Amino acid sequence: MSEEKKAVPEAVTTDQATIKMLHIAQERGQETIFDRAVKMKQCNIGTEGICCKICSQGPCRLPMTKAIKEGTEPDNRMGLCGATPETIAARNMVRMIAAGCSAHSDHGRGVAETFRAMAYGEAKDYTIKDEIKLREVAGYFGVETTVKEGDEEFPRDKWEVAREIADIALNQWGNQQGQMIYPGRAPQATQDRWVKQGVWPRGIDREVVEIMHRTHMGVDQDYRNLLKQGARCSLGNGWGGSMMATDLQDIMFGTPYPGTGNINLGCLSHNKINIIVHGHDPLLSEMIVAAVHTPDMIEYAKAQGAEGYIVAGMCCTANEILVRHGMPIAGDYLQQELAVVTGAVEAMVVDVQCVMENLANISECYHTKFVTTMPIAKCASGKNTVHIQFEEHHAMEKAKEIVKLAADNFKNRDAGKVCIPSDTNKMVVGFSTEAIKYHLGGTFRGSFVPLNDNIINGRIRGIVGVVGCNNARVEHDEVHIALIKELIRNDVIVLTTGCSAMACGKAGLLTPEAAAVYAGPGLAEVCETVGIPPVLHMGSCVDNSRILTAATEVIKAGGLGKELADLPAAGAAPGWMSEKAVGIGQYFVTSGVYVMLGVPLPIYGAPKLVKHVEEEMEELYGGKWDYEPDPIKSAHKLIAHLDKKRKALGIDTARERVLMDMADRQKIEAA
Ligand code: NFS
Ligand code: SF4
Repeated sequence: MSEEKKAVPEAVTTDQATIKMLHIAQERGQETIFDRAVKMKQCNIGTEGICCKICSQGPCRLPMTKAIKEGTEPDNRMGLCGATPETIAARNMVRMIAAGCSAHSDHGRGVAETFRAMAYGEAKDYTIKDEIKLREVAGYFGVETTVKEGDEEFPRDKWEVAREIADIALNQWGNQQGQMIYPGRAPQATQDRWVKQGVWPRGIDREVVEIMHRTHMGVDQDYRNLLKQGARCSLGNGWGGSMMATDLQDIMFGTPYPGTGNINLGCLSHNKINIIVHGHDPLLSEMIVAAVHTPDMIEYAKAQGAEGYIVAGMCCTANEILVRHGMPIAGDYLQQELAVVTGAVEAMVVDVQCVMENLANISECYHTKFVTTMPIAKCASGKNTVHIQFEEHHAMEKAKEIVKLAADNFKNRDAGKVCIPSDTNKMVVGFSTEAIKYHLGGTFRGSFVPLNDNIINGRIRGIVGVVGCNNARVEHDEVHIALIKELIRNDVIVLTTGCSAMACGKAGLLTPEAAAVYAGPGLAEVCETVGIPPVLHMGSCVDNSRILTAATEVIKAGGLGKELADLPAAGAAPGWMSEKAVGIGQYFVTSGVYVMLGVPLPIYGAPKLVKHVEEEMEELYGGKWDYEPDPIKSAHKLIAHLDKKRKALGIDTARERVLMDMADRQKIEAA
């Protein structure tokens, strides 16, 4: 790296391992995303969403002038064809939704295809691990789980059930008419809203293609109508592709239940072969985890002079193998280059999404093999880049090939370059909807009623899902942590997924003990009684669908309204960066949830569109978007929203009583 601007490690992150590794990378002259974020400024016009390049007469750029902003000049900006800033920004935004929903739902399609191959006996390395969930999911698809013989009813053969589920599920992607099935799992009042607004999705692929058509040059020129299709597409993902991915993964790999795990770069080993599985798709990582436990692979490691293997995850693949196998997480999205800089990674194995192309370059500075595995995600550059195509029909064989490649590479590790930071944190993870139900309701009968009771009586003020990415343009991890600490301090229970969950893990918020340290008195009391952390790790970003099903259970348990929009609940993505996050945010908004961002949507150059997403959407769906970069201020906007919902439900006074009780109790204790 030339003597150019570099990031100041202490200023760009609060994570100690990241600070240390960033110093080392800089000393070694190896550039990372943190440095590039300092060197390269963002484009003002692009960040405001008012650059159109959908036809070759453009790009047409419509910068917002001071005079327009102040209203001293009329806003008659337009592109060559006459497109307004609203049309341009709306087209850009719904294309982001289409891309984000495609990423999650195509992942889901891959899972469904493998599930089907498994059910038909063509993918022998996969099996049904959770039969209870299989039978539950059968119910959602209308698949019979029993057979009648005379007067008697027997459970239907599980493979037969699986085959029928597989065929129905896989058809959901290409369904052309009528309604997709899974959104029918939402509370009735929420469903009624979708029907009324005309946003019930037909099929995932269809909604995405329609966005591409509508945003082609000269088609849909009504920003509200464009966003309506964005809403419809988002539901096809949140209550469709993503939710089916989560369910089918649970059946094949097991539904997560609380367990412990470790996080951060300190989980890498000096004496073992370190394999990082990075990306999103658990189909491959599950097999790699299984492969390193086979006797022949264990022997193979010994033959290379290693004590065994560490399989550590990165990005959402990490969350997937953590919640099901307790495998450690090496780090989040922004730490991927730094993992290689430890000099101790034999193979960086990637599947799809959130993989930085610079991994190819940084791997060249070390012995690390950068292994791409998916036909849709290859990398053209890098002398350490290899492609080993994963095949679900020969899953174990392919996984072993990758493990061997890593093992063979162990001898090439340069001891002089190895520097593994000591930082790791313990955490309790794996709060699926099923697990929360079980945990709260006790051994005999799982139920959400105790949670509702504690919300109604005010010990818990409300629920906020804090999710999403880390973003090199804002402070790494801290944007999540500051917000979440402020929420739990105010008795808000937090549900988390994705890279946000990792930030929480690194900051020690995912342990039951964290409740006593960080939570307000009401939430702390509940956490202590039930034995849960104040922040619940629910999985990967695809698993945001679990937040939807958990919220639906809350409605079902009663006392907190009829539709999701009635709940004292909200969502936040303080450091989002990917299009997936926009897709997720929109399905929460369309489901009735107030969604707070810490990084702006690219729409602020189009004032009428801003009004639509930040105000008008609430009338349509009950949820809306908001933006506030300051984490403390955004926490208080979220809390104000929860309080507004409490008031509407008539449970605002209960909370005041509880808090008075607390204060009184403390007074008594002090006396
Ligand atoms: Ni979600 Fe997960 Fe992380 Fe963002 Fe990327 S890993 S799918 S997109 S960066 S949270
Ligand atoms: Fe410009 Fe219109 Fe073409 Fe967009 S579609 S690039 S606004 S002429």
